[in-house]
Amino acid sequence: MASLRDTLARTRNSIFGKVQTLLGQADITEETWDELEALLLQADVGAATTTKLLDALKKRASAEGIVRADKLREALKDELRKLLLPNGTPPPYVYDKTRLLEVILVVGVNGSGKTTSIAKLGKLYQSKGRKVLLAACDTFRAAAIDQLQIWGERAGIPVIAGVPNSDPGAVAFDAIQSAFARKCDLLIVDTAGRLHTKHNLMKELEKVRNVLQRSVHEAPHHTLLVIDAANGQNAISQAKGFAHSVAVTGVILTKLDGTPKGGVAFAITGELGIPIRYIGTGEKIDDIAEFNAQAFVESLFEDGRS
Ligand SMILES: Nc1nc2c(ncn2[C@@H]2O[C@H](COP(=O)(O)OP(=O)(O)OP(=O)(O)O)[C@@H](O)[C@H]2O)c(=O)[nH]1
Ligand SMILES: [Mg+2]
Repeated sequence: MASLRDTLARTRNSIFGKVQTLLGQADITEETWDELEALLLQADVGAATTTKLLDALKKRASAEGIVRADKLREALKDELRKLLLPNGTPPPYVYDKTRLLEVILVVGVNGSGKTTSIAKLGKLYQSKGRKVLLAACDTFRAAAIDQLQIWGERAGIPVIAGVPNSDPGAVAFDAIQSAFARKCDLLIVDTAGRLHTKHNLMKELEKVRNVLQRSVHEAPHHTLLVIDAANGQNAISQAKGFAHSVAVTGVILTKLDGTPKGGVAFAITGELGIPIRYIGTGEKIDDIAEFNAQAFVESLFEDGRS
């Protein structure tokens, strides 16, 4: 698996490297603030979150008597880190062991990387000793079912699927019965990213969610929204739509390896208040990592070019 530093190379080299240079060995001037604002906007941090960050930094600069740009850089890193942890602490990755079956519902627009991320997550948890089952509830496209089955075969994880265009709720129901029968302790549910209309899509997702809710206590225990980092600011409006219909508990931010728009991570947590839980770092099955706010920020600012 690529290192976080390598994964974020494009984001770091395109813009955050300039932030690093801007906040170097000099005194802070009006221009420093203006340029910092421009760079954060270019980095896809988003207007609302950039304003929030600058306000916090200006307050800190006056309260703490910060006059040197390099001190401001440390304060910026600190504020960025805080922004990535909406509730002040990293979300727990340990699951409640008293639960017989934990259910993760995965949602997101088409092409964002849901199916790939599910295979990666399945493998990750399997390697941690969990007994995993995958459910192909994207019944809208035949290819989507095949795709999950192929990933499942490669990873040695069983996949429950229906015929194309069957009711995704029925597939979810079958998957739960099967998970209990096979004594699986983790079920990860794939869903469609596109239907005829957005309204239909949200209705279908709600249906799948209701089936899970009725069949397993407190399920789905996690609803992960997959966001393609390359979509930049567009991703935020998409995310708002999903967050409104299915209670999203975390984000999987994919394709960070191929984009300079990694700053969107700050917009996601800043505007939606939803924690990022995993990042996608490539196309292979091991290319996923648990999100670590501190390491993420450090990797954006590390010295040197790659
Ligand atoms: N470079 C890179 N590519 C990724 C990553 N995650 C997914 N992809 C690629 O993105 C493309 C779409 O991924 P899928 O998993 O099929 O996306 P999906 O959300 O299931 O798409 P639909 O089923 O059409 O809704 C594939 O070519 C993946 O290989 C990642 O983290 N990095
Ligand atoms: Mg898919």
